[in-house]
Amino acid sequence: MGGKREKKVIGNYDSEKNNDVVNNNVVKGVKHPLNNSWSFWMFTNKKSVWEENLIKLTTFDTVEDYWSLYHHMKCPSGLDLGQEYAIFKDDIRPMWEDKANKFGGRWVINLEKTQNSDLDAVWLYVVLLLIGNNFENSDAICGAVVNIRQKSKIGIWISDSRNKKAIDEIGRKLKFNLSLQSKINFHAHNSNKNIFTL
Ligand code: MGP
Repeated sequence: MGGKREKKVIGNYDSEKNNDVVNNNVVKGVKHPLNNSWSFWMFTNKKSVWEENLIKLTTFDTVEDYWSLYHHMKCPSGLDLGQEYAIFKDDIRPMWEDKANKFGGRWVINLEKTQNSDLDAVWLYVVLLLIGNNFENSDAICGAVVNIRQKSKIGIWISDSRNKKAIDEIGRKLKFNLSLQSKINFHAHNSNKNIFTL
């Protein structure tokens, strides 16, 4: 008491260099970094050339910035028929042609149009699983897309459709964590044939 103030160092954070600190080791004003930076994309469905419908909305790389976006963005059920959201890592574009997707494929979760609350919840949990780096093979994940259709679907895009181990682990974790009752299918971007079903 009254003596020299104890210097508090939390991780790489030095309280004497920053006044934002500090109750119970909680550092105020410091955001929690994600393993990757991610971008949200919107597919507007207004133009006849497919690629021209893609708009990059924003990029984020912290937990706090994600939740701030979540509270300001419409849920997928608020989009029009034919529109889409996509979330992709770093500089990967949400299209087959991107070098990261060229040899890839996707797990597809099918959802009924009437299940709008499911659609929003499943999309939220998919996004959280991805940005939270929750898979052993998170490196193999490129991103995810939610397609608003009569029967909407969510696709989790994986970089290599030959990487059986990663595809299997990611598929099983999706099914378990999202408590999915119906079957999910994996197919390569260049084929409609299901390679795996869980
Ligand atoms: P879709 O949006 O993935 O499926 O692809 P949708 O609308 O549910 O229809 P279905 O055919 O799967 O039942 C619809 C169409 O959009 C494709 O046939 C392509 O013409 C175009 N398209 C979709 N994607 C993801 C791409 C892409 O990555 N690149 C290009 N060039 N066209 C794409």
